[in-house]
Amino acid sequence: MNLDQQARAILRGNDKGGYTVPTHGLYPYQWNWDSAFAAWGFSTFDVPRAWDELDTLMASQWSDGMVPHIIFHQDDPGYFPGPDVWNTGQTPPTSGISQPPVAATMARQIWEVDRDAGEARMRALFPKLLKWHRWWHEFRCTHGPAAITHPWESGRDNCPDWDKGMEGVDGSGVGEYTRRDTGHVDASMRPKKEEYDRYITMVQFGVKVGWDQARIVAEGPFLMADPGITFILLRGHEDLAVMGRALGEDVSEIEGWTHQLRNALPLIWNPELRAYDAKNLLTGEFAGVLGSGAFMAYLADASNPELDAELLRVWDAVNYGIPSADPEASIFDPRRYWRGPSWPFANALMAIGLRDAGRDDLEERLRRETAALIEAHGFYEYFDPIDMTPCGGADFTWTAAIWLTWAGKDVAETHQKGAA
Ligand code: 9WN
Repeated sequence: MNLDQQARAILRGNDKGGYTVPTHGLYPYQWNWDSAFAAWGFSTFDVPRAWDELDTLMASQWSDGMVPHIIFHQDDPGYFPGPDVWNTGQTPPTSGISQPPVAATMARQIWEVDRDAGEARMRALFPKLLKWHRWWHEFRCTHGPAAITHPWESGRDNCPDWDKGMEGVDGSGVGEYTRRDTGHVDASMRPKKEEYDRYITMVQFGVKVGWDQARIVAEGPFLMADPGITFILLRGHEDLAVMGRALGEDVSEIEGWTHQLRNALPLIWNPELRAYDAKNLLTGEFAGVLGSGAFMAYLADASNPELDAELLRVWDAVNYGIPSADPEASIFDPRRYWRGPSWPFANALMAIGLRDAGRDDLEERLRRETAALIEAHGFYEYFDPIDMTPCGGADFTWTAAIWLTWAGKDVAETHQKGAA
């Protein structure tokens, strides 16, 4: 099987019927932003299945508009914390936080494949996506930029951006629990126990207040502005508005949100870092460390020469893709989850931004480096950006998806010719 065929087989193999698991074992449920990437991947060979993935995701939207970060379709003891720990009272059970809103951007990619065929599907999704984007403004953009109430909400769980906010969370009263992730993959690649104690403590707080999102923001132990989500949401607004206009919908509310978010960008610009920076909204303090969320700025046409220089500095310090943390900072750890590794799907997202910013040279460099990782080792969750060591789960859905949509595009042609 060539890599295209392998990637399609991974998507089909991880398909549980209407939704796709990120990988078997380690992540046995539906994850929010993973599903959006899965949909993008399916759109290269099965467009109706791509729309189904987004429909299944949006079907679990809460009445307040939130689209949860995990949907627990079928109970599986292989993952912790499961539905009993989150205890949100939803059917099917879900977690109580959200995840980066990439769904509108991925929906647009699918819609562009065949606008006529996608019109009815998009018309049905539009009000749900609109409601979710409104939820971000009502419950997470209360201080201006998009904020997160739990590191898992950022999708970049243990990245250094959250270290300052995590210090303020007392995990000492968490009680006994058994992690499952370290039974699937090497513990040295995963977040540490002190981090898990705090993650679970934050979940316990949500349960205590009955997952009242306004109370979680006002009284919870963790609240940080996230440049990554801020830019992804801005970009999502733009994509949603383009589709809304084509459908004849009123998009003035979306335009208002875009205006508000753009006006909030100076609040997350850290002049000392010469970059966008996460900020602890409970103390007003910047994270003070460059994270890959800053480079999502390209998605929202919000870059500038200082950020361009920082991008090249961190990128040139490694060999394969844009690292998830600054390789020249003391916190850098090339194999530990979000503290250094290169994530193919995150590279693909940044590539959309670089392309739109007219940086075709950088997009092509990123594509080549990301493809090299997959060609050498297969469809792993993430990779050491210096020596290519494959890390985390194998046969990963979003790695397969971005191979089909982006990383493998030219390479795949070569392979097909070779096979013919
Ligand atoms: C917690 C599924 C998810 C991704 C996240 C990634 C990781 C979960 C975990 O896996 O998070 O949500 O248990 O580590 O950080 O981005 O969506 O692939």
